Amino acid sequence: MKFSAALAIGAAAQAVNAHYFFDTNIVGGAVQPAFKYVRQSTRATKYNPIKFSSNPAADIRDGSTADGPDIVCNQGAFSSAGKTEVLTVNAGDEVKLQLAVGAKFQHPGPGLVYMSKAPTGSVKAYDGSGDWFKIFEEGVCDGGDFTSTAWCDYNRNYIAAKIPKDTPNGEYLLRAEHIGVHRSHVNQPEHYVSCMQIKVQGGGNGTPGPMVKFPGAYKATDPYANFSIYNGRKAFPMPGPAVWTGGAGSGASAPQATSPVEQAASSAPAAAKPTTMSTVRVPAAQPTQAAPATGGAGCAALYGQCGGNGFTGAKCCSAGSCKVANPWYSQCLN
Ligand SMILES: [Cu+2]
Repeated sequence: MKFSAALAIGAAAQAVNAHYFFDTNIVGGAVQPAFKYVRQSTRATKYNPIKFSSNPAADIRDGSTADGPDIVCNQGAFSSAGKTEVLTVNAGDEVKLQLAVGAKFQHPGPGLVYMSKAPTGSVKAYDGSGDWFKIFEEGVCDGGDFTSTAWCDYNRNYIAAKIPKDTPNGEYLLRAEHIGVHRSHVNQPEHYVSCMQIKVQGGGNGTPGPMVKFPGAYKATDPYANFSIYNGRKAFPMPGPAVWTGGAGSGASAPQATSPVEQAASSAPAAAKPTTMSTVRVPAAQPTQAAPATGGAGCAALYGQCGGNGFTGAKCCSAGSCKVANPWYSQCLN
């Protein structure tokens, strides 16, 4: 019986309260029935994370690996595609996924949302093996504890993302993910993934990108999978591709910043408070900016731009050092 099963999961989740899974979404403030629009996984323990196959065998849960097919929408989730409904969403609107059984994100780490268009037109028939683009990411938001509360979604129970206005109409898988990075320093990030089935209407003619595949978008050798939250704050290298916000794709169409402050405000995700805009977020496309070089000839002058998505100039400073203001703008500052 469904209800008692949910209670059993709830009791177990309290015992392991740092682990979680998405089971529902919120429409106009109303929490939807569990697994109405979110595909249910078949894994033995619903809240278990997905780890790289290179982890110690004892670390792998339910046989799921981040370099295997379960990283798409979680283990066996395609088998529930037929009974999962398709939510109609207007382009420009926000989609909000919520964790099951009262859990909250209690691992430090980023929140990410991706989309992939159903090639045949029907998302119920789509296994997610096609092309994916990222529409949202959030990492570090404020000066709190870098091992916990500094992360934007820490202690929250949802992840929300706006469907870009330019998204072409059609049926899509929308993939929400939280990655616990508390053990990335020993190459053991924990991925928590679920997919929703949506139909975008009122969209545009944008060309989403850059495109990635799951598995494939993440590798055990990626900087995020080897990042340490311990021994001080540092810029976090976002997993996966740059965020697509509309237009021609690859983030190249993002407006050029006139001032980092202005740009930070205009590029802040709708769900985030402007004051929480991180100063240590690293553009996904240029993780090397985390440790920018200070150089001489050919490098940007003091207050000049030295990085950001779509920026093709020199990524070094002849004076000062390169500081990330937001994903689209880094500036040489003293
Ligand atoms: Cu964990």
